[in-house]
Amino acid sequence: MAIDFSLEGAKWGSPELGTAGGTVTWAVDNSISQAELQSINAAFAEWSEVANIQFQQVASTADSDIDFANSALDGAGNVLGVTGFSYAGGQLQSAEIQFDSGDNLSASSRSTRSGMRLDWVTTTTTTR
Ligand SMILES: [Ca+2]
Ligand SMILES: [Ca+2]
Repeated sequence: MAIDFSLEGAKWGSPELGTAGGTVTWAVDNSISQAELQSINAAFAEWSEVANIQFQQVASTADSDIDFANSALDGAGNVLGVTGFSYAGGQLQSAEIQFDSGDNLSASSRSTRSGMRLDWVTTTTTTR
């Protein structure tokens, strides 16, 4: 599956390429399930393994750099999620990721869904 994305100039931490991303906080709202939380955790762990950046979960999206939620987007199929971000001076300030709550897949395909989400989260957050 091809995922369209574009590279932006901004990054976490210092805006200079090749420098540490620092500690980035994230939080989920109450629409995120435990299974989804595990996928998000796994994605951040994988990202930290290969990049000089740390992620810390915090209790509230009011205090987080990256926010996750499930939202009604376009129903089953097509759009799986959307993301937005803000930055200033080449430094990312915040990001939000919304998964489409209309994409309810069967339990047998849950691992595929999680894998897809993992890739999607990694891709979108890495490229922002
Ligand atoms: Ca936030
Ligand atoms: Ca959808």
